Amino acid sequence: MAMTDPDNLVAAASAEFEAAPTPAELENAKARYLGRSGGVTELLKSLASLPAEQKKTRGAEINQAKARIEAALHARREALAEAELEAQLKAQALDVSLPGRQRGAGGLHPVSRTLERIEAIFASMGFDVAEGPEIETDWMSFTALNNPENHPARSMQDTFYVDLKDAEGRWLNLRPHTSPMQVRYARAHAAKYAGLQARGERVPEIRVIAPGRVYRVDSDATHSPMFHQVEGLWIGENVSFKDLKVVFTGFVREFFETADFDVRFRPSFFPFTEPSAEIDIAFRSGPLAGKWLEVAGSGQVHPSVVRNFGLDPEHHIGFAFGMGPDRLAMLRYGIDDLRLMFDGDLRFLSQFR
Ligand code: 2NL
Repeated sequence: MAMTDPDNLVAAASAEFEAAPTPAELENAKARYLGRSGGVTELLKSLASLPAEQKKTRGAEINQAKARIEAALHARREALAEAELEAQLKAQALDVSLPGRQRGAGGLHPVSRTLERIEAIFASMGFDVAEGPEIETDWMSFTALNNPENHPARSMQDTFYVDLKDAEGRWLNLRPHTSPMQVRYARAHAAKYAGLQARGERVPEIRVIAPGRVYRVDSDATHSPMFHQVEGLWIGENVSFKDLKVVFTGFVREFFETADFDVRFRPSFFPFTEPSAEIDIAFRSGPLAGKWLEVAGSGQVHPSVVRNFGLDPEHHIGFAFGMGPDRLAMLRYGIDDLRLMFDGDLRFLSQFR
């Protein structure tokens, strides 16, 4: 096929453009016809050697051919762009008749559920709920609670320290119990009623629980460096161990939803209470029947601690207790390894939805 014939050139170009499978290959084909050394350019160059009378008609023929080649190019460009768009739309096609992907019902962590239960039960007995800082001063975590200066709980083997110091130049700690929050609550209460105290009038009772995260240097199957605690505090003019026994027994009955258990107060020691007692319970029936379980530490708040609350221990007396909701959750749900509680494994957690 003689490419000196403009019609042949148009036919050849159109066929090549039609056959180009991609935009890149189409642009290569374009160069062969419309480029600087392409077919059309060659034809135009050949005009120079024609006699003057033929130049006009031949020139017009070539320009017409060029216009047809350009039209074929544009048509193919659009066809390829359209095909690409089609393919894209098809790939992204959304079948609205398919069932939707479920979000999956979430659920509270067993420890959160346990804390909510504990808070609700104590609220029903008139206790306020106090939450506060997990990074504490030495005074709040230890001194206010009557811990001697050289008590091992203050050591780095037992307590985590933070690279910051308090106003007295002592390292801040990650609270090893929630007692600091009880101290903060009691001091705010005492300050609020300072006027009443000064006039020797009756100050309203303190009845509060402090739930939350606490930290100790300890890690094995039964100890986690982060765990939870709920401490309770009831201070009034005539609050006794009898009240502690009633409150705590009532709590156990509500928490485990049974009255079929025995309670025992076993003498113990804490720097912040005197006298002090461990509280043990034993179910009379069910899977845990017959075994004494240690569920809390407790005691009558030490006069020095009452003084650190900003109250006069001659007029204010009461009890405090501390318990581990992680362990209570394990007892209630029959979980045997504390580490499961903090691994975040959904195979474990989704059983509590
Ligand atoms: C335990 C021991 C206890 C307290 C915590 C307390 C708090 C203040 C004042 C006095 Cl502000 N006491 N808390 C008292 C006795 C025991 O917990 O073995 N907990 C799991």
